[in-house]
Amino acid sequence: MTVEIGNFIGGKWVKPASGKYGESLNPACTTDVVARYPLSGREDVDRAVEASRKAYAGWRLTPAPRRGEILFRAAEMLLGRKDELGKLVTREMGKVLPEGLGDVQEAVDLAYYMAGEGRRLIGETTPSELPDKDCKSIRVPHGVFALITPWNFPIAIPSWKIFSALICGNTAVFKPSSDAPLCAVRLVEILEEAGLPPGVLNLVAGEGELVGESLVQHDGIDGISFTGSCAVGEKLESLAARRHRPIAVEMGGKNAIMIMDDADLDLALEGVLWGGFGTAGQRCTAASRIVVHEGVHDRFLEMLVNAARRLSLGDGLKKETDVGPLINERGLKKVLDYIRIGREEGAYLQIGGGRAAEGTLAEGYFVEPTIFSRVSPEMRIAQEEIFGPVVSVIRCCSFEEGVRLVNGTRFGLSASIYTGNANLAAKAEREIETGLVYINASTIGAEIQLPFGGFKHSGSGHPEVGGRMGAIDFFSRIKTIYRDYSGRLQKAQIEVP
Ligand code: UN1
Repeated sequence: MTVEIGNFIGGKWVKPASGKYGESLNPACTTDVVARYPLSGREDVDRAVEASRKAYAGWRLTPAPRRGEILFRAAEMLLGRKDELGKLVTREMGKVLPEGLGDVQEAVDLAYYMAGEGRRLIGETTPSELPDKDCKSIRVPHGVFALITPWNFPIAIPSWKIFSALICGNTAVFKPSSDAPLCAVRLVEILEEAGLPPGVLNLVAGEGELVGESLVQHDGIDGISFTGSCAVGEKLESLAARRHRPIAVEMGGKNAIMIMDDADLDLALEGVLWGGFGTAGQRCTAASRIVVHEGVHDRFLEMLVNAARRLSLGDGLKKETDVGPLINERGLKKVLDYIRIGREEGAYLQIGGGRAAEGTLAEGYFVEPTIFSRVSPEMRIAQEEIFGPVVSVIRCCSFEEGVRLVNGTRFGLSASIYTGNANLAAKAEREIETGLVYINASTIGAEIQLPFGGFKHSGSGHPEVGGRMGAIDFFSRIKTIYRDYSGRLQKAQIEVP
């Protein structure tokens, strides 16, 4: 069944000014049209920003614990509808159902976390250097946020941004990905039902270039949070800089798993399969490089190829499926292009390498799990983000060389090391230049109570998601207040004993 969705502006579901719609397709079966979504334009953006500005006046003064109660109710509702929403995630963007359910669970976890944060939002108090004077720094909202999200975590990533922005007292205009707009609509409906006042959260669907860029350049927007590709993120950063707007961008990765010669290879194998082929490799934290110590390289490669051969491709709603489809035609083309590039560069194709189109697979965007070996670090397949089920195995001779390889790209989002040596693990933790480091675990699996963000070209350096050091620091700004109750002019730095 195809659902026609609207924009959500000022508490009402409305049609786009253009009257035009795009289609969101099930990537496992493209004749299944999941939703028709509004192709919005500047006019819709203007109205949504205006509604957000209007609602901001009341929302910023709503006590944060009350804001938290709405999120708590949303958490309960998300949990109650987890099954239905998980299935929708799978249908709309393709990941296998256990992952679809995980996507929803991440939003549940964050909603509970941020509900509690309503009773913290902690600032600081310190003594003043002068008598009869006190000082504190407190968190205040920025105003209206533009929240621009991708399709690969269509419930979880919007929830990171929305719940965090709202608990801090901001209002928001949410621009979901055109590849997963129905998931976004369901999330907004839940917040509406949980009691969010009209205008606090507005949704404008449409094409990124038009809606996203209009939002970022809008005078009524006070901050931006974006997750998506490097090309778009970098463009938005430069647009935001011209207006001095705070912006957090989470972009790509070229994440590596390092496997030392003392690693538990069975455990590492599971981590590589999960990190490399989970979500069909379409995560910013996907493991696309496997750096293996020469002492175990050949054995591990053989284990990996054998295991990959057993992975079954298909519709993520089917129990037996291990790997779902890619998101769309563009994604498919990009991944197949990179596989061709890898071959031309001289990497050895161990397994996979093509589109899978037997039987019902022809109805979707499936690519075989692909493994390249004999990959050298300067090859494009070892440097550029592929965003598909393609893993490059690189040999290393020592821990030091391994760390150099792991660090040797422009990205710095996630990395992992498998080793039985506690000292090496500690050194890896210190030397690896990524925002997330995993020890004896894959490159994916970030938990919501901790910051999530990349170093180098993976992000702007403002981590998002849970935790005061992540989302709360970004979505609130600090106001410092000095209160002098001495009744006389006191001069800091001048009145020294
Ligand atoms: C992403 O990689 O695109 O770490 C986001 C995870 C999830 C979030 C990943 N919690 O697996």
